[in-house]
Amino acid sequence: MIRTVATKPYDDQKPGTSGLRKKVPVFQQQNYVENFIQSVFDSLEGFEGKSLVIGGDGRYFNREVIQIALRMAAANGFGKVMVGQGGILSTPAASNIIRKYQAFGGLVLSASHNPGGPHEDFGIKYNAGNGGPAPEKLTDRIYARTKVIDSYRIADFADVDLDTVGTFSAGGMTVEVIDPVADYAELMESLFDFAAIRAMFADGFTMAFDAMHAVTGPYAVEILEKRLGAPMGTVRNFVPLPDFGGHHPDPNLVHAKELYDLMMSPEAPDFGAASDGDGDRNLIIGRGIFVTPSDSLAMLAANAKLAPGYAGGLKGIARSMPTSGAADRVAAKLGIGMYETPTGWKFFGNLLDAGMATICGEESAGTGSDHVREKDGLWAVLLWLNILAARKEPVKAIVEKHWAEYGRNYYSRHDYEGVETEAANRLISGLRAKLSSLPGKRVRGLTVETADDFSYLDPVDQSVSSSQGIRVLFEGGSRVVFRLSGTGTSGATLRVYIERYESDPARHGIETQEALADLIAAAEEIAGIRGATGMAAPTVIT
Ligand code: VG1
Ligand code: CO
Repeated sequence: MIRTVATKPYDDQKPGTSGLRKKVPVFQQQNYVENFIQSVFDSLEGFEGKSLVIGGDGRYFNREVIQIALRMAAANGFGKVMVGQGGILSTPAASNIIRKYQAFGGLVLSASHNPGGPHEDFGIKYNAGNGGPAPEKLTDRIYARTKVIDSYRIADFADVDLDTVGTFSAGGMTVEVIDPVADYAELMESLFDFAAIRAMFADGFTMAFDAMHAVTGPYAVEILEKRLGAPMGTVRNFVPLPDFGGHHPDPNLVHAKELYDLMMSPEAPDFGAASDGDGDRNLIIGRGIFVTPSDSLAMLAANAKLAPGYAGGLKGIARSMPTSGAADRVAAKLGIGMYETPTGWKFFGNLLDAGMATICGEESAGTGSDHVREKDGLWAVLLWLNILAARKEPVKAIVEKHWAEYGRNYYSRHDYEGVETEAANRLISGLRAKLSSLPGKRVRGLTVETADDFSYLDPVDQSVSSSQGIRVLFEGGSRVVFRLSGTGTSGATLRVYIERYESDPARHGIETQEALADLIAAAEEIAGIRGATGMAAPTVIT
């Protein structure tokens, strides 16, 4: 039986950088989930009888939301839902399933690297038929709908058994519970030289992969240990837990500190890597050397041809605006296009669909390619492994040679979390107001060249996204960027991105914060961060 249920709108269902993210108790309010899902469906056209993919990162509340989504998909006329066994699908795996089986779209349930649990974070994101996050014009439509929604449609049927692979019928709709790993593993096998990587492991190459009790555990065990022959124990913390074991499943030097410490110790294996809550981010650490995500993007692009899936070369590279310019130098050398987009993977979709870019990346530990329409943590790890197997050199040598060839982009991000929203907004509007007075000004011995609020013109559909971050560029290619996070669930997070280019190989061994000290001081002088936030130092430095 299908029911139409009366409801009242909530005023806080605006999708952020990556879908709707809120605390679990917010999602647990009456009809909150239903309102958002109905608003998504109401914003789409032509899905009658078609398939929808549903999966999440296994965090607290995942299963409950999947059952609601199944009932609403049936009531709204979808013909079929493909759902990962146990409700699990990593974000890149969900993207792959949508593309491979030509689904109409998908619901990806995750709050990514944010903690999980009854009082932590949850999220819902709609991905379109290309497998990628809904573009802005669609998320705007969804948000507008949430503000006026007055009813939703839901079918009555018992909970679907999500733990058994197979095809079921529920409310007149087909529900197919699928193996979440198989299609993804097959895709990876089609892109990379598994035989070479297998031989490298057989020769004694060692690795530590930290799945952070998040979604990549089963994927990494299957691919690294089973298919590539890495010794058992290579994958750590591989059981996905609804609360990620009480940790933040954020693969950075703060939350993956154990892995970092191991990689810097005398017992370090050859290669260390980690992924986040939903499997789309990656952390890459060689023995004795951390590879920044921006550098990793550049190095993967420069060496991509070594992997069979990219042997034909790259069509172009895209990076988000705050990501360092290291990849730009690779694109210039390869003679291919370079695109600078706003933060968030949804902005890469058009470039990938149009065949303008092959590899994309963000400074926030996201790298991916045109094989799906999401960033992909394990993909980046496997491309690194493929490169290591082909070059037969340690990570450190590859990194240092890259810097020697292209120069080094010193880079760091300083996050100020839990800032009072009003204060954060004031800081940004204060910066905006003084943009025109900055060029030519000398700050801490550095001369400002240009200052603006980044605006993006999508070269494919000509849409414009403005107010995407304050950039202050100095002479010599150094810069600081200020923007507010669009993924937080309490207060505001100010992100300050700092970059300095150094061509001289004799100056490539400086500690990062030291190399950036004058720019860090300049950022403080320009923005007055301490005064505005009341914080003496960033909460997280990556
Ligand atoms: C952050 C990152 C951004 C990333 C987004 C989603 O957004 O900076 O690069 O695309 O998270 O990543 P923000 O607005 O908080 O800076 V994930 O792994 O949450 O899907
Ligand atoms: Co993520």
